[in-house]
Amino acid sequence: NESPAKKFQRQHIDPKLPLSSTYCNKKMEQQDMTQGCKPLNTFVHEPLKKIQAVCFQEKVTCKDGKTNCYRSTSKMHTTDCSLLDTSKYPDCKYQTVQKERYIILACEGNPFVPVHFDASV
Ligand code: PAP
Repeated sequence: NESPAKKFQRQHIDPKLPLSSTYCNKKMEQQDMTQGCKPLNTFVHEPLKKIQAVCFQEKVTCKDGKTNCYRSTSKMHTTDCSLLDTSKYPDCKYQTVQKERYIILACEGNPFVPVHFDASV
């Protein structure tokens, strides 16, 4: 069974920068997020250790009001994948948009690691 930490890695970490505008169509499928066509998902293109370190950076309130969120102190390379409204289930089609942003993650456990991607700012 997949741990919350591994699920976060599967859904949100890809150390390589995307090379094409069809990145999200391929990557969302490869990473098993197309049963139901997940409507919005962000990939972070940085090394695992650098992303895990965010759990020890700036503490902020999460969108749901919980207090286990942390904002990165530096901008990171990210890609937002948003489901196109012309997408016809089960053929999930996404818009691929690369951004350099601060990321906000929810962290839990011991070791204290990312389990949820809350936002980018
Ligand atoms: P995503 O939000 O990163 O896209 P999602 O599949 O929704 O991924 O999983 C987020 C997990 O982080 C949830 O756990 P689960 O997989 O066991 O359902 C959710 O409970 C957990 N989580 C922990 N803290 C928070 C938080 N502050 N806000 C949202 N989710 C959180």
